[in-house]
Amino acid sequence: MAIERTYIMLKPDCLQRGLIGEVISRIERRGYQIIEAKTMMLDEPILREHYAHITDKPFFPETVRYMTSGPVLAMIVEGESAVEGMRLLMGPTKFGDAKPGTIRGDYAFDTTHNIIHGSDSLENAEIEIKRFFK
Ligand code: DGI
Repeated sequence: MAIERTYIMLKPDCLQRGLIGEVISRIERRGYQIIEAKTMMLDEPILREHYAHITDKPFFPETVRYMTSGPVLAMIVEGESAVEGMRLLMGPTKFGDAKPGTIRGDYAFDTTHNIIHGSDSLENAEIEIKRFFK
């Protein structure tokens, strides 16, 4: 067990639907701390970097439209095993797999519109924190 930092991003529909407070409460209740936060607009170049592993997928254009449809809230979240812990709190990527009680299970509309991003490894957390908090 170790104190880790992970990159969390509340996606445009989370902000548009007024769910920032609800989602941050869940993160804090779990014992994690938000140590930096800022709203920002994303553009296609940064999304091509961030989502390099899915740029050739058929759903990528829809992902870009969604992720550029309004501001996101970029955050650095810190706590015990925060990388894996936040992934558990968020729930899995695929819409049907995210169970009630997880953030995605409770709020996602489908696999694209899934409310929240969280780094999937400690290595990627470091890269993503550098990318979004230059
Ligand atoms: O780390 P995740 O966000 O859980 O998942 P990922 O890195 O595999 O994919 C990045 C985003 O791309 C994901 O949050 C939503 C979108 N995505 C991934 N797989 C699918 C998808 N969107 C659709 N419509 N269909 C997919 O199969």
